[in-house]
Amino acid sequence: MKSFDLSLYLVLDPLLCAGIGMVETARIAVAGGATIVQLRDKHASTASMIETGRALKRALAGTEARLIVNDDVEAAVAIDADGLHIGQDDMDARAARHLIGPDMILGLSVETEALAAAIDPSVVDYAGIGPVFATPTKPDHKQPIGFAGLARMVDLCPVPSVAIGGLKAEHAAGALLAGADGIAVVSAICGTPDPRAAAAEVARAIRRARS
Ligand code: TZP
Ligand code: MG
Repeated sequence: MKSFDLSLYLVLDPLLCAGIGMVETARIAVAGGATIVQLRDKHASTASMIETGRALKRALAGTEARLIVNDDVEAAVAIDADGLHIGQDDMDARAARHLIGPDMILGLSVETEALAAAIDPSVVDYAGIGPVFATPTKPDHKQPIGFAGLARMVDLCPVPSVAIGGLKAEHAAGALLAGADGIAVVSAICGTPDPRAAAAEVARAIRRARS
């Protein structure tokens, strides 16, 4: 059985993390409570993704956190990451599954109810649902769905899900109430003055929402 905890899913951004870097951001965010780290760098070469991914893997060794690679199947396999995350503009999920094998975690972004309902749980392990709110972090994002849209999509989605898009600690309760298993954040952690404290604040809000 694949085990992973979607509670606090950190998506790295190379520009926002420029001050201390993605690896250090990930290390201290995990110390603060992040359960998953996604390496996302839309402009990096595969060689550079592999280099950063290997450094991330070393930094997260000995923690419970899982390392997921965005988009780049070749890098995910070379790094021996815990998982791969793809979007609707990337490779088809079935083709990705074929390349990564049965054991690697596969995540898929979905932006509509039809896409959420169409997920094949024998192929995809979790869904990223959003954007919940508009966010400058991803300027080309699709139409925001709000908590009501999130709830409808979670209902239709046959796999665990993580909500994304404009989410801060104060939104954890709303996202979990809508049925998401966790929240994915970029700017709530990356580039903040104290990423460990920022992660701890979101983790606390998640625990509070569950209690
Ligand atoms: N996918 C949908 S919204 C988004 C991604 C990668 C960016 C979320 O960034 P932030 O800073 O948490 O709003
Ligand atoms: Mg993608």
